[in-house]
Amino acid sequence: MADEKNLFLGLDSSTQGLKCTIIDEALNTVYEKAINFDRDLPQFGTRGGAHAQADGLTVTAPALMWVAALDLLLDRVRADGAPLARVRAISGSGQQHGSVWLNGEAAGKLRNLQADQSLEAQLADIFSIADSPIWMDSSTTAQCEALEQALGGPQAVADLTGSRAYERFTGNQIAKIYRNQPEAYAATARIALVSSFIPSLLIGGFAPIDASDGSGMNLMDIRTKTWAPAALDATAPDLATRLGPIVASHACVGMLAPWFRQRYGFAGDVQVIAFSGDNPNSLAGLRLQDPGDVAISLGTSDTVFGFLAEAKPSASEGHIFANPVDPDAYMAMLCYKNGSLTREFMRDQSAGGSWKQYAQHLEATPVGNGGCIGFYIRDPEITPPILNTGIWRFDAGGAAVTQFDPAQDCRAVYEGQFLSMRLHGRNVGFKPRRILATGGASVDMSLIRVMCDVLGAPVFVAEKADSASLGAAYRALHGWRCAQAGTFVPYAGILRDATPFKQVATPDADAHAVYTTMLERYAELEMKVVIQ
Ligand code: 5FX
Repeated sequence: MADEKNLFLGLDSSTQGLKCTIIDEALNTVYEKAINFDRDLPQFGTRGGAHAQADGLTVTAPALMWVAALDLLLDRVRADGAPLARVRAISGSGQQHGSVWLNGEAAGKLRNLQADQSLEAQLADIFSIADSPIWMDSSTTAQCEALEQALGGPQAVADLTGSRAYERFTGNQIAKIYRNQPEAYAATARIALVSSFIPSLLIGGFAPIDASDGSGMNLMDIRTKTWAPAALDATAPDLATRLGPIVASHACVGMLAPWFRQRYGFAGDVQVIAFSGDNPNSLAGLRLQDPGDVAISLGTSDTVFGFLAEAKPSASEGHIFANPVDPDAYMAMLCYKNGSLTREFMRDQSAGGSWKQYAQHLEATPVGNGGCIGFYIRDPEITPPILNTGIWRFDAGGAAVTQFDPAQDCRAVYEGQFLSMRLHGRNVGFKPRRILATGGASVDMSLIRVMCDVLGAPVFVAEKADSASLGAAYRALHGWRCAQAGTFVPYAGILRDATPFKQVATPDADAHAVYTTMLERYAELEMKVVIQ
């Protein structure tokens, strides 16, 4: 009786678009739909879903765009006749760190949604700040320094919150807004993350932040999963009431508001499970449960992450987050800003805009690029911290050169990205025995080849390259099962029927040896670029 199956919906509000994935209890994907902010909502004038300001550091996105995106996506889903009436629970994913600033009117407006009007029409005035700071922002160095000073240095901040102070982390963004726009801060009733804002629309009230995405704020005690008073005090006054509670990632945060039933035909008893960040959701979607599993997500940002039993935060590299599928565990992560946009830049500049030609360039160049190494910093980089943008190229002798030929440039971009992951991943303790690749670029087999040989582990891919949206649907099912059981149930239990990942590459020992020889040179050159 296929028609009676329970369904679970995952929503992914990412940097560039909004996507939904519906699965059944056996984890089969039964429906998917996506919209792209730039293309489908051109009235907001974004590029890559964001507005980059002239200072080269400040990056925002219009909060109302995320509301309009939900209207548009659900309209299209309804037009497709998707089986929304059988959805039992919804969870979701949001780009990490972005904050949504809600004013004193917001709670009332969310509570009283009228079915004859869109969300956008009813919620246009609920923001105390229209342009949300997002993860690509790197304008808060002064606030990061102040936080580290107040708490006793970078390691002290890392020990408390899981990461040293980072520019994009929400607490430092809040400190900047409190300083530069005190009236807007005063007019704010709730500061949500993107991952707590979207479920707020769904339940018609303020949804709490989950512990996993809350870890990306420099405000939460990574061990107790409660707000850290010292971090709040160093950030802005009366912050705890503006942030609201933190809940476990599997918690039900409320029931779907009547507006969604009236307008789109959802059932009357749909649970909304806490949303989380895109990287935590990818961890859920890639079913990471073993410390030898390392995931690489290749998207607007590239991230490398793995499952951890214990938190050992470091001031020099990476982040520790609460684990989104196991309240007693953690995840470690490295984040790179120069991901897909940098690869696309090189495709357009040196491969005539064609991935096919890019792949031919890789075939025409030797593993190790004859010793040529490049750093392509199109946006201020997070790992390692490089605030000045530019391109740095070095020949086999280590001398700086102004040009490579196009094929060398193409290879240098891919090799550099994975050499960096190998170097910095080693520093955070990743020992990959299996790599799970996801994100748009994971369909590029020439890139997977370089990844596999540089890191020296077999690479697996999921059937679908968008693990955040899928992970959100898995978490909807997981949260629903936990609610039914009245207690936490292990995540592994819901994964039993999942289709195994497909192995797509095995490392070539000779190629891996070439990269092992290159690694220390890469590290030395990277240091030169960092301190230039
Ligand atoms: C993680 O810390 C990041 O900043 C990015 O990967 C964003 O989550 C992208 F949405």
